[in-house]
Amino acid sequence: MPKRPVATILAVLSLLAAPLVVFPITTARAANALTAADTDKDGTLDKAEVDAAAGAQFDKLDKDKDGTLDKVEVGKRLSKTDFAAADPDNDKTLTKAEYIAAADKAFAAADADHDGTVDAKELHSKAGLALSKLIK
Ligand SMILES: [Ca+2]
Ligand SMILES: [Ca+2]
Ligand SMILES: [Ca+2]
Ligand SMILES: [Ca+2]
Repeated sequence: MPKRPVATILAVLSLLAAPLVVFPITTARAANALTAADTDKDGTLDKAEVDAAAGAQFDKLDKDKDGTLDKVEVGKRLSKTDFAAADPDNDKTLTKAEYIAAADKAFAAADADHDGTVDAKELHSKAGLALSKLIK
């Protein structure tokens, strides 16, 4: 069987199941973000790793390659309020610098013990999940 229909069916199933399994999905997102962004494999994310991952994520999200992200490209990664906060020049788009600054802010919020890194436990918090969404 070709791969694509199976993936589509799985995607539909996971959408249907989403309300029932919100916690495992968010946990998986945090775990994925940690695995993907932790380039020195020390089990935590530092600011440089977050900046690099946010920059890569920005490039991935910028589908029309115009160098900015509009609300459609950002999707649900930022709430309306957080998007506005991330867009200080209020031009309704985020440059890469604005996007990375938003990730830095999310990083600071997630670093509950202020040791300059976000570990797995911190990444599984509400603030950590918000950070995960911006970097993976
Ligand atoms: Ca690391
Ligand atoms: Ca764009
Ligand atoms: Ca802007
Ligand atoms: Ca920490």
